[in-house]
Amino acid sequence: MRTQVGIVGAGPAGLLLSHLLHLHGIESVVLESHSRAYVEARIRAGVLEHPVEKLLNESGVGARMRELGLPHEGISLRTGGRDHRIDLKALTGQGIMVYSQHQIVRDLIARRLADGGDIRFDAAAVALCDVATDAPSIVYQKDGKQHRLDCDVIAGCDGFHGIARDTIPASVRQSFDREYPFGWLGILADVAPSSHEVVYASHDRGFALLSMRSPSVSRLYLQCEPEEDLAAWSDDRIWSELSTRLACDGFTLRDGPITQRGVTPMRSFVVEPMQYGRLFLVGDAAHIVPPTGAKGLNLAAADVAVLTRALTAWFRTGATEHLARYGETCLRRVWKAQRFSWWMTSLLHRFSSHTPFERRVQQAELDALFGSVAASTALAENYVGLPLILS
Ligand code: RFL
Ligand code: PHB
Repeated sequence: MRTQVGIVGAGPAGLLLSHLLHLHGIESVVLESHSRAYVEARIRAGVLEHPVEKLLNESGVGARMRELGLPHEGISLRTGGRDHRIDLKALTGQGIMVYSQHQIVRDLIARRLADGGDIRFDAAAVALCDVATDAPSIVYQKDGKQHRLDCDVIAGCDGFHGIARDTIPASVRQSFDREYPFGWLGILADVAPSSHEVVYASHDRGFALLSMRSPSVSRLYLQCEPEEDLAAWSDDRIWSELSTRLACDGFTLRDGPITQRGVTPMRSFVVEPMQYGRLFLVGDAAHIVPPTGAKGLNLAAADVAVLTRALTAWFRTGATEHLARYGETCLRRVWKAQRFSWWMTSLLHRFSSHTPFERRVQQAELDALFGSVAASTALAENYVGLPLILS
């Protein structure tokens, strides 16, 4: 079996890449180790930057997002029982879209299949071969048998735990890593969101976040230990802790049945280079951000935009200029998003290592942000999203 682009992973990165390539007349095959039902139910990100929302709309997969998504013009930063609203729209002219990642995955799968696309579920790539030559291939396991997919290029869209990154020889690969001394306990609950915009709360007991998935479903997070034992968290304890950390004049937290819960460790990670021979890393396979800035999915979409432009030029005319600079182009945006995510994380979380002096400086930084249009604008510009391709 042969195709132009072999894509490992049917997360948002792999699916969006396959869709955009198809619009440019380029064939691909997507290999996904999990089932369709599994990837369509995986609850993760929820905030889409303006340029990503635009990309989904312009590429013809935005219909359900326009119907079900929640457009927001601002976010709130809450501390000391008071809200400070960052008016994204007034500061940047743009807003964000709250729309669940698993809905995007559903939309993209439906569209690829309707367009005759080839997505192989329950097909795990086990080796990426000859990536330094012009005839790479992917060996994968499906239905208990081994298969080979020959391709012109391979896109490693297989997430943080995939195999693509390690295919780049250790001698040329460099990673940059930071683990944070905390995690997020996240819940999904059948209750109308208690705020119509996303609220980031910095509290002495730790960070909390109020977000939403629909007018009747809330998504909330609590800062916790990186290896927090979920069994120690009854529903009552979760709601009571959320309500303490999110407390604010005139605000009441609505509670309801918790339908999903999980703990996410927090880390920042980047691998360089993002390409090696005919292998291109895309999305979480190449970089991870702590979720505080809501950047992970958005960065994956930006990588896809850069790779689509490069592959389109290369397949059409043989031009290698964009392809040769794929990683370099992505990494400029990746590092800006890393900086922003690290800054938001450092600003809003409680660090047990902080001295009283450092805690006061952290509080003063929030106060400085609230008092400055310039600082609030810088936050807003990063939050609504930098251009997908930075020139
Ligand atoms: P994914 O989504 O991990 O998809 C990778 C896919 O590859 C498959 N795979 C393989 N397939 C075949 N063969 C193999 N050998 C394979 N190995 C792996 C996997 O099964 C999977 O289907 O990576 P991708 O596509 O790069 O997408 C990245 C995003 O999923 C991620 O960045 C975001 O979810 C991060 N994130 C957020 N991002 C945002 O932009 N906004 C947010 O609000 C936001 N909130 C979040 C988040 C991530 C979270 N968690 C759980 C990590 C909130 C949370 C709690
Ligand atoms: C979410 O809705 O899941 C969400 C919102 C904002 C973040 C991270 C996650 O910063």
